[in-house]
Formats: sequence, C-alpha cells, structure tokens
Amino acid sequence: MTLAPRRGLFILLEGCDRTGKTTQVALLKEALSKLEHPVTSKRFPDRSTTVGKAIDGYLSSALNLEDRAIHLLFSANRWEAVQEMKRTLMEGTHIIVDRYSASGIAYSVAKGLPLDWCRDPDRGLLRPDLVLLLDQPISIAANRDGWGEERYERVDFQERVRSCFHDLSTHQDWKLIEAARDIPTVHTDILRHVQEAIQRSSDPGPLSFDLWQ
Ligand code: DGP
Ligand code: NA
Ligand code: NA
Repeated sequence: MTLAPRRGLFILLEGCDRTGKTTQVALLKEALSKLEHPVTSKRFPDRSTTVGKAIDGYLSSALNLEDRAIHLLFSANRWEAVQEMKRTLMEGTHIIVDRYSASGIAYSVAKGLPLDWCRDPDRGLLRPDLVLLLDQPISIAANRDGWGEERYERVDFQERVRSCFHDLSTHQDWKLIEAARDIPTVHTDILRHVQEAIQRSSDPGPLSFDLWQ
C-alpha cells in the first residue's frame, strides 16, 4: 500500500515593491532544500504566459489598460497556474510564492477600486497556509537603484498599497516581517516562521479555496 504524501504548504511572501521579496524567496527555497523539504517557488505576475506578456507591457507603460481590465488580467494570470500549483501541493511539495491575491487586492484598492469588486475575481483560488508580509517605510525602497522604472513605483501610490496590506494583515494570521534589516537577519526570521508552520501542520488538512474576509 502506498500512502498519499502529506500535502505541501502554500507559503506566500507579500509586500510593496522593492521590499526584498524575491531575494528572500530564493534564500528560503535554498534553506528548505538543504533541510530536505521538497520545495519549489513561483512568482506572480508570471510574465512568461500570453496574459503575463500583456501585464509586462502594462507595467513598463508600453501598454495602457483600464484599471478594471488590468485587474482581471492579473487575476487570470493566477488562475492559469492554479491546477499546476494544486498538483504540486498534493504531491507533497511546498510552494513559496512571490505575490498572490493580496497584491491583486492591495494594488487595485490603492487606485480607488472598491474592495469587494477587487476580491471577487480571486475567489476560489488557493488560500495560502502562511502569509509573510515584508514591511518597511516606502522611503527605503525609493532610495534603491532603479526605483521608478515600473508603473507603480511612486511614493504616494506605494504608501496607499502599504496601508492596504496593513489592513489585510489584520484579517487573518499574517506575520509582519520588518524588512528594513540586513538580508540574513530577515531570512532567519522568515525561516523560523516557516519551520514553525511546517511543524504545526503534521496534517495541514485539505487545501482551502476561501479568500480571506
Ligand atoms: P514584481 O514582479 O513583484 O515586482 O511585480 C510587478 C508589479 O506588479 C509590482 O509593482 C506589483 C504589481 N502587482 C503584482 N501583482 C499585482 C496584481 O495582482 N494587481 C496589480 N494591480 N498589481 C500587481
Ligand atoms: Na516591482
Ligand atoms: Na519582487
């Protein structure tokens, strides 16, 4: 008899632009691999798909789209990966994800779109098991090289995104990670939360498709 593997955990890193998410996803993946946990990573938007190429055009300002139209494309970009992610988790592999529905909500609410309207297209996508919000003052990101290259990298806009992430983080058990520290310190903090989550979940239960309220 072969036992079904325990499912993997969906670990989500969220935050404003240039908070170090991509670096931390890579370090976390490496650390979990060394600890012999099956793990993979995924980044949204996935700019390699047809939908993702349109999103990339929008972010570089080569393409202009109505706020609601781009919102739906970002959501579609998550939907087009959902079966593959589900398969990976059911095979027992953890997935570390760089941005998901919370970014979808925060960036559109920051434009003034209604919260309920922003949530609706992502209802039924996978619910993360653990959300780590990388948080720091916007002034720190704005001093990094290359700031302003993409559409959303403006201080006033990012302040609104940050405040929306803060609102979302109170609705469920998110971990706030102080991102304005050196990379190894932030990594140690993140790894501790993830190891706790892995230990807690001797049986993580079925995958959830509920969006946070
Ligand atoms: P990144 O590759 O993580 O730097 O993300 C690219 C930009 O797209 C970044 O400014 C955040 C933004 N973004 C990511 N996901 C979404 C989404 O679902 N909706 C909107 N409106 N923006 C998003
Ligand atoms: Na960015
Ligand atoms: Na990133």
